[in-house]
Amino acid sequence: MTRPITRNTILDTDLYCLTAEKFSGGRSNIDVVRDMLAAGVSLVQYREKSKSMRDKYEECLALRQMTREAGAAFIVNDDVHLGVLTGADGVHIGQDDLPVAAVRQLVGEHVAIGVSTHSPEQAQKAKADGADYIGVGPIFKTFTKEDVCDPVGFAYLEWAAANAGLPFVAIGGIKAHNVADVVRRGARCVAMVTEIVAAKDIPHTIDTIRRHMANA
Ligand code: TZP
Ligand code: MG
Repeated sequence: MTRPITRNTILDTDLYCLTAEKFSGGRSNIDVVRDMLAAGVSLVQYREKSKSMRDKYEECLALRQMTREAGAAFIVNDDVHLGVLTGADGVHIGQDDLPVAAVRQLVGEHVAIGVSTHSPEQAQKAKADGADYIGVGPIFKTFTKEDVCDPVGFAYLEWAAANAGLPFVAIGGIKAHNVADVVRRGARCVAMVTEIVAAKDIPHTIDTIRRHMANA
């Protein structure tokens, strides 16, 4: 099952899965992403905070090939140059990273730029700056991200659903048991780290999450 992957369509899917080897129960990022793709996930972000640049580069090359073969989009977090060098479809940056205009200079016209946002003001600025999509969160408390801000709750999510004016993905503390609430508040695309990478049976967990989303 393939889908068009462009700056405009990159978030046109239900599940946005991120890597995090330290929460992956001893499995490698490669093995975890293989399971994600086998379960039909079509959007994967490489997010890895504690590896050498050389290791990240090798991993991204492998993941790029795997995602391409599966018809899935591949996004690289933090390291814009790594995304460019490994042929990623998108790069994802935070509020303290390079400005969107500078990232655009590096990535060119075809690579999507995603920006993490935590408030309507940040969303409006990301849009004005030329971001292709925004992250909205953290919706719930999360222990996955260091130096994370307080949960923004449903208020900002509902604002984004009504007003963002560009594709957005909800993130932060989202699990199988609460994902239906997130969908009911207006999220069409939902990002998860630990719920999926730490799952004993990743394909089964993904099926469960998707069932909850579809029935929301
Ligand atoms: N950005 C905002 S919250 C977060 C990121 C990368 C971590 C989300 O991880 P989890 O395990 O799904 O709560
Ligand atoms: Mg970052």
